[in-house]
Amino acid sequence: MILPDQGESAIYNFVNSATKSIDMTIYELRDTTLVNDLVNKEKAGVQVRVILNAQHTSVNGAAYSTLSAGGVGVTYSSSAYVYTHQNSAYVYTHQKTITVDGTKSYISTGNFDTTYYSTSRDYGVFDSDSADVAAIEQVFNADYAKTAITPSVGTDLVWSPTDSQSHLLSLINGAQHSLDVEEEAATDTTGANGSTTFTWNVNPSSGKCTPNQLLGNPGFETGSAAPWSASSGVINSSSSEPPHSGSWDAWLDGYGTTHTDTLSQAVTIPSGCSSYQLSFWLHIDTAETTTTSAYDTLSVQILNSSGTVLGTLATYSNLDHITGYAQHTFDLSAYAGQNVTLRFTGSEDYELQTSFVIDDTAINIS
Ligand SMILES: [Ca+2]
Ligand SMILES: [Ca+2]
Repeated sequence: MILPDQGESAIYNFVNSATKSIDMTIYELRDTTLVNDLVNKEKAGVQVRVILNAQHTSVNGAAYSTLSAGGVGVTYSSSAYVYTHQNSAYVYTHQKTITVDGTKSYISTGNFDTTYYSTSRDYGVFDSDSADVAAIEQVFNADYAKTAITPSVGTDLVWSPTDSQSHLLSLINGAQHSLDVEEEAATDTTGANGSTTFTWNVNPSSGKCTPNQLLGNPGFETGSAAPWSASSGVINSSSSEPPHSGSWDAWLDGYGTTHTDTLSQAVTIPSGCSSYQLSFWLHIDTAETTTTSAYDTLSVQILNSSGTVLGTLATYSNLDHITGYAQHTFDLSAYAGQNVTLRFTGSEDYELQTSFVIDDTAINIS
């Protein structure tokens, strides 16, 4: 979930999907829609339990009263919480999670507070990993009972206070090409700190660029599209349009009627390399006889993650028909450091087929 862009309805729907239990831990709860949903679920027989941060009774007081009056199990977090880890005590319950039926958790950076919904950038993830959810439930049960606990890490879950710093440092220090940090505020023991925006300099230990080929299933030899997205009938092994190598290729168009085929793959292009080369082999045959008009076309484009075309690398047509395959190469260095999609789009007019056959693609970086 990316907020505020996607809105809160998925969170409400998640709560309303509960059939057995809802366990919510939240720093600030000031959302009457959500509070009413919790009360209604309790009345419908779902066991609802809520932990609110005790340091924010001025914000959480109304929700506490409504939940309590509605029969929901609600408690303020203990200000005497003591994790057994390094004898460190804390006074804030800053956690923001909802666990439904003990099987799926929503983990949020944002509070459930309508005051801030429209103006705050927040992220949330729905997590069905059993180890993650079990760890959240284990901590919830201890915090709800106000007993000490040292949380166990999940598969993709770390805890504060206990071990989050070491895991975060490990993630940061593992960066090889780029490090994007979005953070409301940050401070650490080195004295580095910032608010809203800040920069860490990353010095990768091993060179700047690991030579690599970035496209998956580059010659279509899995016999299916993934990780490409392809329109119906594109992934081909028929001898009508033989591959450049192997047994499979991508055959766009060839119908002789008005038709569009697409073939695309999302790819993260790292920064820090000196060479970024897209290449593919292309065969074109056609029933068109014109030597002047491009009736059927194949475009090769780069799109951003929102689907906006950033650049058209080439457009081929029935005029470019050749016997056999030719290799084409393009420089993608303009897209270094970006998440982009490579897309081939083949469009035919109403008559006389043109086939655009692609094989042995690659994006080589070095
Ligand atoms: Ca092939
Ligand atoms: Ca045509």
